[in-house]
Amino acid sequence: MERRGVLFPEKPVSPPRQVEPEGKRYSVKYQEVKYMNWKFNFRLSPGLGPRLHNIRYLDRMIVYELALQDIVVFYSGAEPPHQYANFFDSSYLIGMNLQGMVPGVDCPYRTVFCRPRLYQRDTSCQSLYTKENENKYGFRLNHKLIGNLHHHLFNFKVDVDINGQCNRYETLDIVLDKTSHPVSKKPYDVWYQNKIKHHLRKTELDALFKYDFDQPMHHIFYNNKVKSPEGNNMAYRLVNRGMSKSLLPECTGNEGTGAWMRHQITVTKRKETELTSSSIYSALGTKEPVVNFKNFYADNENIVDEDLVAWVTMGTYHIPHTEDLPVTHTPGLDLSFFLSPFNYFPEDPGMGSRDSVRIEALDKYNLKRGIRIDKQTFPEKMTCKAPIGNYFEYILKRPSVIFDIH
Ligand SMILES: [Cu+2]
Repeated sequence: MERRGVLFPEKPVSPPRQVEPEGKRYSVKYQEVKYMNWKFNFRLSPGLGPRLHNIRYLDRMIVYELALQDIVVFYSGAEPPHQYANFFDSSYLIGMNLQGMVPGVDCPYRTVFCRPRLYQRDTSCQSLYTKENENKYGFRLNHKLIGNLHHHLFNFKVDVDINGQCNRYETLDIVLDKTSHPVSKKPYDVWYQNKIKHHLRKTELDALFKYDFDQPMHHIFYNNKVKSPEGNNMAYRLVNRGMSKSLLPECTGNEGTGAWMRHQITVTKRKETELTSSSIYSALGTKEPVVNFKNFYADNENIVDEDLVAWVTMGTYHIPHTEDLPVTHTPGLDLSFFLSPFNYFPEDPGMGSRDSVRIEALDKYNLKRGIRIDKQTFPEKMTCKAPIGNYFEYILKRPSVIFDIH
């Protein structure tokens, strides 16, 4: 790629770099990562890509398996090549197609690499022909290219084990509360506020979640037999920050193969026969998919006090625009979901962080008496000079780390 346009910065100066003044605070041994109070194992499936196992905090299990299931792209267009362009990446073997990352560019400069490297890129967004009704499906990107509208969708398996395998899924529904007015004495004056309605999801069909703006809720998982000293369920909350609605009618075209895309969260009972929501055959035989995710919940099994799996779907519509040339831009387009403790710890476990800084006045009524700063001390001889990596020499000798061509 040639640099072009208005070059910046004005003069060539080195970019900022992260440094680890006293070395790494995490370790990677075999397939296990340890980071502060966290531990987890990782592996890469040739078909379905990266997966994490045994995610533990202070040696207590939170997630038994957290794993990508499929990456799907449904294109739209004026001509069959784009109308039929429904890609199920599992069929192309996600794990086998991951490519190299460049330290300091795609990831922190001192990243530890474990072969193979993890990276997914947005590809094949443009078509080379034009039609009268093309502008219904995308924008013209230059004199011979149109970028077609498409929907990216991702599905993850989250096998939660909160205080053991016997778990419940509950939504904390936030509903309108109409009460008597707190101040007014007039009988017709009312006060509107919100209240929490505990909604235990008892069966798989009861647990299908389609986002509804009119029904805000939290999604929590817990073991009903384990209570906090305050009497609360020691739960984890699942927060999906990448929701996207599929508009395709169910079971039309190739939609049925990705039945997981119908819901932003689906909770099912864990079964050895339902290990993945997709398969390497997903793009083949879409009328009768080898793995039909709909069957995972259609039998409507009990999910109270069972080993539960949350299937999390995220997605984004992509309308390609000129700034997607020559490389699709990513800022502002990241999708994520979180599992965060919810009445699980007696207080914020971050209070133990040595990285925190506390600044307090010695006398809060008289600042002239000075302040006290409580912070992590840095080594006296710390230098900001970043160690020189040998990554670029490495790929000069082994270009296959970056390129597919061997
Ligand atoms: Cu895209």
